[in-house]
Amino acid sequence: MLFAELPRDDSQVAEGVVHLPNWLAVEQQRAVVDEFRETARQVAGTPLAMRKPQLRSGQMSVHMLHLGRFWQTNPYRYVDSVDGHPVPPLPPHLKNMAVRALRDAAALDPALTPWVETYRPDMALINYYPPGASMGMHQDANEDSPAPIVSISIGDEATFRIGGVDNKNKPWNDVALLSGDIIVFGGPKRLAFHGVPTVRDNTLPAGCGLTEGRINVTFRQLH
Ligand SMILES: O=C(O)CCC(=O)C(=O)O
Repeated sequence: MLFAELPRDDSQVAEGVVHLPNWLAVEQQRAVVDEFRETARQVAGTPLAMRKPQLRSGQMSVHMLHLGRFWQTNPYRYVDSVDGHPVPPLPPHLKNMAVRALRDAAALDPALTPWVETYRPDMALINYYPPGASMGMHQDANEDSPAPIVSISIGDEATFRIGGVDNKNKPWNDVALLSGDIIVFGGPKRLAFHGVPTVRDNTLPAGCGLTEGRINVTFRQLH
């Protein structure tokens, strides 16, 4: 692992953006991955099955799985069911995990504190990055609520890039996200362009539940 040996403290990356390294222990990471794997099995063969979404700009390289709501791409919107198949619920223990992460992040950044008492994520978008996958700069803009995004990383190390709200260009901040790390972005950065330009193969910790690649979970409050 490239960065795992370095001391990494909780930090405010920019106003509204907080990084919480090592927030989930490796056993918790494995439990989350196992739970998602089971959900993926249950929806396999249905319109909710994990797939690489087709965007206006082309096909994504990550595979997506949905809890709570499904993110449709044509047009971009959240729905409760697809072709009569209801989206699996977002379990309360995962919602609570996101609420706790937001509380920890807000302790470092007053821009996030207005949300601590009211944060109720409606859905989790689970991205699986197979080796070689990445995600281009984009905004999370299909949610009506300005509540922060809470994002968990499991598996291979990734570079998370977050810039401004006006365009995809520099200046931006790059954050190395390791397995178990959290990043929260909200307040003035809620609509910031962000992406994952690189994931470093074979850097995941033993026991995290994956043998290759990376999982990212973003919790989103829609209303
Ligand atoms: O994989 C990540 O860390 C970021 C994911 C992301 O930007 C998204 O799901 O919108």
